[in-house]
Amino acid sequence: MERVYIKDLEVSEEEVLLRGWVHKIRDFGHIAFIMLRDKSGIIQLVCEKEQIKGLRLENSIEVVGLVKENEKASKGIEVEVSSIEIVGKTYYDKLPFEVQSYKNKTGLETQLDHRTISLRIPKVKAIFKVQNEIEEAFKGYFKSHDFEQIHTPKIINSGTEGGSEMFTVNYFNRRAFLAQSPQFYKQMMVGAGFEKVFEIGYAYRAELHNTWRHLNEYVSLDVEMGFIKDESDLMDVEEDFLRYMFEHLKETCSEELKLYGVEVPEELKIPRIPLAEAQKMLLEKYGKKSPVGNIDHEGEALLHKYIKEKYNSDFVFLTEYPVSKRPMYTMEDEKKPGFTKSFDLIYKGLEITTGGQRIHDYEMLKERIVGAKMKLEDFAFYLDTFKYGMPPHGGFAIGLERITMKVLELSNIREAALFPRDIKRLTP
Ligand code: AMO
Repeated sequence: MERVYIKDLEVSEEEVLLRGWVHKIRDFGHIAFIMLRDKSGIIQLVCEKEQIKGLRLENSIEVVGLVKENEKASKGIEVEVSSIEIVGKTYYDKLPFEVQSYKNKTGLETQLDHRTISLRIPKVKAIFKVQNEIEEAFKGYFKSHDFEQIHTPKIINSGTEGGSEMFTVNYFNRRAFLAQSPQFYKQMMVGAGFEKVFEIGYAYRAELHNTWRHLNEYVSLDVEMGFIKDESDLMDVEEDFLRYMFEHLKETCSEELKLYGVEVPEELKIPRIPLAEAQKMLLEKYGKKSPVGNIDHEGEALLHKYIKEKYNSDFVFLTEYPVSKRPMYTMEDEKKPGFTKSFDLIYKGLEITTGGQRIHDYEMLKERIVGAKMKLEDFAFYLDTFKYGMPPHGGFAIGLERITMKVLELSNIREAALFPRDIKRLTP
């Protein structure tokens, strides 16, 4: 007999074979109901007393039975069991926390300590369905717009984003680093003639922030494209992708979105505001001072409030960041010296993207590297590409866990990582 997934069950004269975990047991003495959970859903099993003998919550079982109609059961069907076999035993005194409840109140750290248990909670699992579909939309959108998927090295010899936030690796007795971003390599691939590329891969940040929005290992959705006019081309692409992504989520994740009580925007038109203008507004309207060349987290939250009221948008592009606040590869605006052709995208008060046009001229790039007090020889592999007709280009990156978190309005980024890595956590 071939195994059937719960989502595919239909009333039939023939018996079916189901596999899954014991989600709930309700024993009424003469009769018992079991909720069986598999990767696709949950179904009620109707059993006789002896059939549930020795059965415990979270045993994995194989069940044979008949699918019958029952108005009272969810989706109107249930399975009348003819046999149950335990295929995976349990060895616990007490489950670390309840898996059954949609309203699980267990603290996040405890859930993360027992991650393979918390992932069984349907509402927790739903986060990763949504995350999967965000990734699917990213792949689908960029592939259908002539971008090619690439995979670039994560063990590298030099930093890209500046700062000291790099993990060092002992690479056969040489010092190497874990990539903070595929930045150089995605640019090099534009130069290699691929023109338009995207990558889904891990990025590593050794930052000491143990906050609700930082991870030390996160998935970066990277895009880079050649022959652009300026950074507005990039914002157009990202905006169009987000429209596509929300459509895709509506089609594929309606139940999951409902579970979290969130709606995706019907229309998307993202305002673009120079950073200095946003800072001025924050000061005048809310008395909120911003650090030079940036907006802190409190400012981002206020900005969201303002943009929501004024434009009915959860998103805002901030543009015209000062040269001093951007990595050395960022293109300066020839019409506004001192400012770059770069942007951030803020979604519901959190930065989810940085992007911009890059320097594509070899001499100019060398000057910038030297100016940033970095060693030219460390970047020789990167600079080489720029000698052979590097076109004007640019790109952006979206943090996968951050966008997932904001779509579902989660309060901590760790909830959107299967096995998060932070300062304290290296297991599971
Ligand atoms: P940036 O450093 O701003 O830019 O990173 C891009 C996006 O990655 C996500 N992100 C993080 N998510 C979780 N934890 C972290 N510690 C973390 N750090 C970054 C955020 C952020 O907006 N090379 C450029 C991108 C480009 O210009 O193409 C870069 O990496 O969502």
